[in-house]
Amino acid sequence: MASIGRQAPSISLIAQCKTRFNQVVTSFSSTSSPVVHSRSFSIFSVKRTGTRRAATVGLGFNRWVSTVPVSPKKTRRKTGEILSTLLEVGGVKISRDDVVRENDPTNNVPDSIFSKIGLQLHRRDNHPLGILKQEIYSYFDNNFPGLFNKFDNLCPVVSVKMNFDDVLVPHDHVSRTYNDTYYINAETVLRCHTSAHQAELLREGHSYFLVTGDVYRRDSVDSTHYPVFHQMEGFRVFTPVDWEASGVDGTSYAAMDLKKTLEGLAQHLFGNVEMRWVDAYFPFTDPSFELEIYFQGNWMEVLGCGVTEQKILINNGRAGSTAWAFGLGLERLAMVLFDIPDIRLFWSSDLRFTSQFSSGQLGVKFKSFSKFPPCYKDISFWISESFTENNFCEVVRGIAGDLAEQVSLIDSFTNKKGMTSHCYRITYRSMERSLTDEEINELQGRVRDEVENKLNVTIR
Ligand code: FA5
Ligand code: MG
Repeated sequence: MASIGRQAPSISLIAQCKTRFNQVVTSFSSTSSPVVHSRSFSIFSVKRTGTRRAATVGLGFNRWVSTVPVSPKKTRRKTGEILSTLLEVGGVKISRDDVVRENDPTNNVPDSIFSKIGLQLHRRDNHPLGILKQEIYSYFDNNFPGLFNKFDNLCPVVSVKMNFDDVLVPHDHVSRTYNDTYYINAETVLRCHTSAHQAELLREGHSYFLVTGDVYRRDSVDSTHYPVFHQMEGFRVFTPVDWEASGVDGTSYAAMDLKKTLEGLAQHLFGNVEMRWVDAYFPFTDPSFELEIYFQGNWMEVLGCGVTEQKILINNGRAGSTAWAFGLGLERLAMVLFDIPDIRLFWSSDLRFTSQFSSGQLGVKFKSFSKFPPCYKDISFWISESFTENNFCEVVRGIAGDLAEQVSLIDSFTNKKGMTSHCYRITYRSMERSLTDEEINELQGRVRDEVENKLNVTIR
């Protein structure tokens, strides 16, 4: 996609960012687990579940703090919606023009993404994500008193180094592409995972930490994927004193402790639910695993984890130790716990959604308000070499916003001349009201125009 390497990062913004954290605590209780072990592939580069989407991983940069739209400066988006152009993130001012630059080829952040920065759903006490975060904190507090430091307001704007290099993501890894990650400029991204903060926290001397934050990915459109979602990272370092008495080596010790800790967490959150471990691949851990939970008739991946690569520990002042790390998807867990059927609902400000949740009440089952009918529209085009599904999904989201419930490839073929055609079905549905034919046709018309203009495809 865009060429890289022009402009320097918005240093002024980044330099202002200051770390904030709260101390936490823990004690440990071992648990028996309902977890079933099974073998499969890893996620990072290859998705094993049959989708063609390549999985992405997060990144890291510097940190700033959270965010209240405070600016008097406003701009009007194409949709007619008013967008604040200046945010304050924990005392750091972030202007829209720092983050969204339409004519800069090193930038691919749309306004729809900028508008989510600083909302920090995970810091709202009465929001399912805030309730879940607190419950995970409680688990660690009870089991490991005083051990884990907690961070939930680190800046989501990070350097490419933090996001990728520091966690050993190879230079040719798919997650580094403009197709998968939101770049502010060639050296600065919106973090795509909370692992972006591992190295800096280790360097600051932390050995046990939980980092919760919003992460950003260009991704497909369906009920369990959203371009902004929330992760919690866990990290625990062990020294030889920890494993020597156990009779196993440091890596095996960390792996055992990791599974025990996460199985305990799963049991704490869910009690009995069907789940399984799957072997996985991440550049920053070995061995690596993912945990899947059976939900709405499918296995849903809820977290990735593993034993930290030695190089990360050595590079950050921890030679001679071992460690485990995990990164869990808060929305995915909350969907299971609260019975929330669609990931878009987390962003709803409809009282019929927000009023159903309150602080400390984990697992209250969400009562769907009336489900409005979906409307399906198909679009077929001849693709060019540069076509990617993420670009297509972003066009759809850019125009339809959260009215786009799902985008799925329903047909693909290559003709004798070697031209490839794709047919996508877009499901439009509002969570809050009935949509009129007129407005859907208008949206679909704009999707057709923009796909043709921006994506270099030929509509059939
Ligand atoms: C990672 O992001 C790794 N950083 C996790 C990790 C940390 C592994 C530490 C090892 C050690 P992954 O791309 O699989 O991995 O994402 C982690 C979780 O985020 C997923 O299991 C899923 O629960 C959630 N997730 C991923 N993409 C989306 C999305 N588009 N929408 C909602 N949740 C998502
Ligand atoms: Mg994964």
